Amino acid sequence: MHTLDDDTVNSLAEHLFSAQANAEPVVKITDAWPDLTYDDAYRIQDAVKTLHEAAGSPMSGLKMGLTSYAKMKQMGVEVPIRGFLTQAMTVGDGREVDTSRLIHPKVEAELAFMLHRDLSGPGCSAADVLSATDFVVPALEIIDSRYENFRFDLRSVIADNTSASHYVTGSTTVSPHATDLKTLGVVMYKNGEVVQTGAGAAVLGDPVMSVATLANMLSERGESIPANTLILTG
Ligand code: 0L1
Ligand code: MG
Repeated sequence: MHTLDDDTVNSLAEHLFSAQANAEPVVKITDAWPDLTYDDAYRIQDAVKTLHEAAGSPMSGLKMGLTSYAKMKQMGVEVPIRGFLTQAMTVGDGREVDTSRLIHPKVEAELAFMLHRDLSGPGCSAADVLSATDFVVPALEIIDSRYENFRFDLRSVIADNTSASHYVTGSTTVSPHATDLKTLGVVMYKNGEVVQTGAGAAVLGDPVMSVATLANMLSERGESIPANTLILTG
């Protein structure tokens, strides 16, 4: 169900797109639109994607957000959210990011999946994901909410493409058939010091479930995950 007409959806998308382009934070959109629905929020996100495409940056992947139990608890949610990645968001392994063009970036260590065939729901299972996966690669996601002080609610952050800003994929890959992704460890270093550690199981119990959930969420809108899509599992 939605409450906003197409013109309002497009103008809210432009509002968020320019906040990102100018690195200027804005107030969360539910302040002005308290009745915004989840459907409206994903329509705004779709319109933001169209603006990226028009600016010469087509979609390069998909992402899940709020899939870690810690983040879900922090936000008081039970269902993850999804967003998109674009070509302009990619950063080469070992390259620098110019943070003066960002608002208040944060970094997340993630596992990313590359699929060799389409995946669709409903009913997409862990086994379906495994048979469609080419490889799994470590990734860093740089999130940068367009909202002041990183303060938002779920509908506002969905509209803001789940805070997506940049991402880096590593140069080593693993096969999900040869590796137990639940116990695959991630260690994040900052200037040589360990700042965060985690295991794959932090992502919905198993990162494979993040991809299955994404396929099932997209099927509610008659969409699927296309082949050769990189997916950040959150
Ligand atoms: O990628 C993520 O898990 C972040 C989703 C959006 C919430 C946030 O900005 O912290
Ligand atoms: Mg993330």
